Order: sequence, then structure tokens, then C-alpha cells
Amino acid sequence: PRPTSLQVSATQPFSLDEYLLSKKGPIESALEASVKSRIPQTDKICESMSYSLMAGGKRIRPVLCLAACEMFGGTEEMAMPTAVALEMIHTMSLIHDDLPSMDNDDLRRGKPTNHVIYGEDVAILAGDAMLSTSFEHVARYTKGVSADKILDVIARMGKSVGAEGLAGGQVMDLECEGKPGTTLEDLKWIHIHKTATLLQVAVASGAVLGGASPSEVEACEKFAMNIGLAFQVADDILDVTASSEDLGKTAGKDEATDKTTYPKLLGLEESKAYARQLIDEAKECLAPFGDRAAPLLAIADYIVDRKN
Ligand code: GRG
Repeated sequence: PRPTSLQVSATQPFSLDEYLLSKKGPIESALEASVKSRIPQTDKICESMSYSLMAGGKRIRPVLCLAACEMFGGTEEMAMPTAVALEMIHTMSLIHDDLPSMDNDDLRRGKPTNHVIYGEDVAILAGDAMLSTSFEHVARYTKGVSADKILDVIARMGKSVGAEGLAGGQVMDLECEGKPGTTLEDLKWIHIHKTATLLQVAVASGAVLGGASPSEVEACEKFAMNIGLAFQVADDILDVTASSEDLGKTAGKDEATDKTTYPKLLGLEESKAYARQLIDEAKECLAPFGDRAAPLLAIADYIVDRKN
């Protein structure tokens, strides 16, 4: 039988490319099925949801969730509904982030943003629908896991979207925009809530579903908080260093606006060193899990080495 991607052997080096490829098909199929219109009346809103959900994101959150579940002996099937739900939450946050009342962006991943295609009204509603569907998805489709674990995942997801998560982080971000004197602490707070929290829920939920103990879930949360922050530092660095083609958006936009970024506060080289330090600290958290952590460790490196 074909070895599963998780059978990491000491003699064969782990290949992240192969691992990501093995996860891509199942994730894309599950995402596509999750927003299919079942009645003609929902065709328009489902088309708008699908337009953004299937627009070629990196799928980091679903992959983190599956990898964490498998690290503790769980299966891909156990974590897939949660993986899909997290990508739905991520996607709806991007749709709302791009709206004229927020960042007012016309391009996302090199394509017109949702509201440019479907109008602001439908884009808002598609985001709302995706958010509520994400919770329904976990509750309805998670199989082979006890109800208390599913409830734990739903609670984590709820917190990550609310005032102590994406929404709160976005409000603080809007408040700080253009405000002189935004500090490193402010920036860190924004990024923990806007970015790191959802990555943290991805890893922690996968761990919970896979059967991790509370202390193991905690180690996973520390790992994910560090990679989440590093992810955002890397994003700010890429915005300075990458071409628009790499990013599929207007490179250097944050440079040109008065948005506070890590390179602006720390300088480029120190920002790179900070991202690397966060990744090293993250990887230490997974030391107790040995070879079983290979996929998550490789994803951590990818987060700072990526080109988009
Ligand atoms: C969640 C209720 C609710 C409202 C949304 C707009 C908003 C509140 C929050 C903004 C969240 C936001 C846009 C955070 C930035 C996250 C981030 C780092 C996005 C880029 O993630 P990637 O690189 O994107 O994983 P891809 O394109 O690969 O999917």
C-alpha cells in the first residue's frame, strides 16, 4: 500500500512539496463541495462564495489543521470539515477586508475582488453566509470524534472570529491606520488577533480532533502563535521585497501608505531576524513529538521562506 504522507521515516527526508501535493486534492474537493448551490434561489450567493473560496489561496490553515490531527494519530477525514470551515472563515475575512469601507482593494490573488464582481451588497452577504456555514459544517459533518471535542473546536472557532480575534484585530488595525506613534506592541496585538489566532485555532483544533491531551494542545498553541506572528512579519517583508507578480496584488502598497509595518519599525534585516527567531521558538515547542512533527516543522520553515 502507498505510504500515507504521515509515515515519516528517519531514512527518507520529509518532502513538504509532496506532502502539500497529497493534501491539495482532498482539500480543494472538500472546499468545492462545501459551497455548491443546491437550489436555484441560492445560485448567486453560492457563486459569489465559491468565487473567493476557490480563488487559489495557499490553504495554509486547512493543511495545518490536517497535519496537527495526524500528528496525534487522527485521520484526514476527522479534521477535514474543520479544515474547510477555517478556510471559509479566512476567505470571508478577506472578502470583508477588501470592501470599500475597509481596505478598498480591487485585486486579491491577482483577480478582481468579490465586491468588484458581485457588488458590495452580495459580497457582504456571501461573507456572512460563509461565516455561519463554517460553524454548521463542523457541527454537521465531523465524524468519528466525540461531541465534546467537536464542541471544543466550535468554541475555539467562535473566539477566533470575535472581539478577541479577527474582528477585534481588524478594528484595532483600522484605529491605528495613519495614527502616528503606533508601537511595536500595537502592531503585535493587531497581528496576533488578525492573523495568528486563526492559525492557532487551525493547529489546536486539529490536535483536539486527533486526540491530543490538554498539555499537548497547549504546546501546539504556542507553536502556532509563533508561526502566526512570523507569518505576518514575513508578509510585511514580502511586501517590500517581492514583485507584484509574486504577490498577485499591488506589491509595496503598505510601503506607499502610512500603514505601520515591521520593516518600517525594525528595519528589513532586523525584521528577517525576528521572523527567523519566532520560527525557531515555534519549532522548539514541537520537540516532544519527534518525527511525527515533520509536516508542521516544514510548514513553519515554509512560512518565512515563501515567495507569496
Ligand atoms: C471575521 C466577522 C469577521 C470579520 C472580518 C476584515 C476582518 C474582520 C478581518 C481582517 C482579517 C485579515 C484580512 C487578516 C489578514 C490575514 C492574512 C495574513 C491574510 C493572508 O493570508 P494568506 O497568505 O492568504 O494565507 P491566501 O491568499 O494564501 O489564502
